[in-house]
Amino acid sequence: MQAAALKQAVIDHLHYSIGHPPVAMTLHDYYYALALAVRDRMQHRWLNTIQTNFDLKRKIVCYLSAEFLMGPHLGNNLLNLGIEQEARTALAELGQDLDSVLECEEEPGLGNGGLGRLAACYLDSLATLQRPAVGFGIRYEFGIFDQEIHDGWQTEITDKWLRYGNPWEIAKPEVACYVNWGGHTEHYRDEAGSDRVRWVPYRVVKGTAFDTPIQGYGVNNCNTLRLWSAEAVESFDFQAFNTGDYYQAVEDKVVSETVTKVLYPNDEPQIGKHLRLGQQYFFVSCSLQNLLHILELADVPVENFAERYAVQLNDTHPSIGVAELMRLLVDERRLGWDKAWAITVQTFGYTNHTLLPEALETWPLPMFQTLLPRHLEIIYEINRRFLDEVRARFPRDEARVARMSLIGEAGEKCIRMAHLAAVGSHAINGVAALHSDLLKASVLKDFYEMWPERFSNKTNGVTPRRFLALANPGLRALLNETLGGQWPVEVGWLHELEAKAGDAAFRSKWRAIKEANKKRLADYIRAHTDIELDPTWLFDIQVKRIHEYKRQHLNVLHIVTLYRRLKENPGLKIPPRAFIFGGKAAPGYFMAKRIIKLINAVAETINADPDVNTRMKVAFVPNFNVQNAQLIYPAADLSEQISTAGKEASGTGNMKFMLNGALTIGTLDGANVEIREEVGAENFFLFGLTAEEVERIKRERYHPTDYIASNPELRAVLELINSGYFSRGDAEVFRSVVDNLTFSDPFLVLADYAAYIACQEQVNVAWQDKEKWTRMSILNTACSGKFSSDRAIREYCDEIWNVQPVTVK
Ligand code: 475
Repeated sequence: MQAAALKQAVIDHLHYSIGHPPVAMTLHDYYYALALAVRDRMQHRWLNTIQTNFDLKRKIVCYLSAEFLMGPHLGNNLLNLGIEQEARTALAELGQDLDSVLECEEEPGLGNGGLGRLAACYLDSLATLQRPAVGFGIRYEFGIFDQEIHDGWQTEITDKWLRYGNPWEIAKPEVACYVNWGGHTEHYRDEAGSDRVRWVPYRVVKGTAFDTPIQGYGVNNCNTLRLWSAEAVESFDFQAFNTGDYYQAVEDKVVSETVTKVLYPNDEPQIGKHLRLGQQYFFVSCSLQNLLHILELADVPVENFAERYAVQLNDTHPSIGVAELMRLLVDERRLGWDKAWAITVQTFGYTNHTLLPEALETWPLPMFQTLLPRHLEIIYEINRRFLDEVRARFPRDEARVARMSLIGEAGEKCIRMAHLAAVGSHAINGVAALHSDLLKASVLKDFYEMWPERFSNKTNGVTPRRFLALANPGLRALLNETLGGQWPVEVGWLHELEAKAGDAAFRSKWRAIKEANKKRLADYIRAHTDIELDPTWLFDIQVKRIHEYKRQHLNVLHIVTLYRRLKENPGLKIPPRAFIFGGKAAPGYFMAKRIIKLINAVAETINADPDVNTRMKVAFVPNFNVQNAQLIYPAADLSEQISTAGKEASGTGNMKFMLNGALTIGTLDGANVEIREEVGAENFFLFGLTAEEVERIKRERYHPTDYIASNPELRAVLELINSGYFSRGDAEVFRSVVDNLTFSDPFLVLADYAAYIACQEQVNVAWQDKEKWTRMSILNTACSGKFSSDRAIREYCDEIWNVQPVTVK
């Protein structure tokens, strides 16, 4: 019945919405028609959800994030609506294959990596847990670049994701906000004799909303992702046109539209980039204005703002919201400062995602003042009152006052966005237990001493719907059969698999599923790289952004070590392995781009060497994104989580691998610590220095050359790379990488090298006992329940947001 209706809906959309005659019909048309038909099926749930939230006047989560890395929508919506089979049947009757149609979707890559994908997982869990929520962000016209590999080097291709339209969004041109830029402020006295400030901007940009439905799994709740797009204010054009300044009119349009043109492809802050601050302010101002507008529609007094909205800052990128909400309340709604400040602090929560000092966002003061003159005044006032409080709490401690100030005074003056976020939020959290502890002991230590009650940990989570049920249909079927169909929302039930780990028949089913997933990935890799991988080999995978702290080069050192051992000792008995990498480098990150080249150079040499290529191969999967991630995680035997301890805030890829039964080789960093706790030390390959040891070594001055001098094998590996052996004799290309490791090695790659190699030998031993390995694999999935984003979202709702479930009819 559903299938027949869906088939008719696809036919209708092909006819009425797409309008191609049969002769011009493409596979993409079927994708688009099915997407529209599926969106139609969410429409009444979507509207009911909004109406219900409005009628019941329930508190709403507002998740402010500069990035939402959603991944393809179609498969996920079919899964969450429970109509996958119907869609398959409907398409089959139209002579089409659902899987081929799913591949047509151009994924919205509106994020760089972990932070943006976390926001997407959280939206899925919020809807599934029936919590009223809106994700607010930016509708970038160009998302994260597509990566191509040419001669081993990364090249960046513009991501024109909107080229063929976007069937998931509904434009809401009537939901418009006006955002000011630049100009100056005027202080005056109003009719009632109160001191007021008016902001006279240099430019006004218009923001309009584009809404995407976020369907919960197995429930009627369908939340909203609202992305803002910038355009020119029409009246400005006309004015300039009438005064004859046509060029000015066009320029204004171009400048305005530039604001939401492109995602900054760097997962570190773009200090001093005017446009980046402009993007942040733009989407935050639109979102907060929108919230105030909705409050007004509901006839709720503005004083009740914090009872109706819990606004979460996904890192410091939206933290200008603290000053903006103050401006809106004080300047525009004419609330007193104290009242407005109480509302602001009650409203905001702040999630920190990094401890790396270079990743802490600051803005040069002159630039900030040029763009946001009124906000600078407000920040000065917040700071004045805040520092008075600090002085009262810690008398005669001016060093502390300077450290905590919202304004950094060392060198060029700057605004410290993490401090603004911390002062303006009632709750501050890190994203894994270790990270939250380090936060309290390092970058936010002073703030912790001031307000210990504001701090908590919220260990990250990932959605088991997309990353298990959708990505791994084979395992989904086995879990349904074994646990019943509720496991995607009751992941605690996965623990029942522990008993099954002892069942040989179950283990053999488990292995067959893994091998099918590996074959599926091998097919994909062959199609995209011409590299042929054997699905019976150990699949050892590291996929994530390329970063020195994530230490992809440590993985390479292991590969080259093995290569040398095999060359020197052809009879060496080691189980065959496929080393698989994937990840994008920020276009301006020199070292990361060299590391990609190094991986590809080593791959080329090894894969072509008949002495070794029956026992090891290396592949770099180009353009790692959500879509191919769904093929990659389920195919892994071994998950590489080898960052320098203390540097990876949490990691979420580590959780996706675990969910799919990969064993982890990793350091005690981020959520690895908790993964090991859950699965048990005996089922986790641990190596390397602890965060404390890393800090001690750095304090006492680290000498990478000592490690080279005392380890001939390490020395030989580095020399081989440096010699041009992997680069057709070019001894220059990798000099910078080798020199960096030899003379600086900021992430202690060499200090952990020996421990890593030894640990990989343990992996080999474990892999050779197939039954034992499978048992460990099953236990990883069985113990992964903690890392469901449902658990994380429940904690946020209960402990920070105070938002309850709402049943939607
Ligand atoms: C952490 N991105 C992971 C993940 O909590 C953690 C920064 C600046 C500008 C644009 N993007 C960024 C990040 O900082 C980021 O992705 N951080 C990551 O957040 C989710 O699991 O350890 O590195």
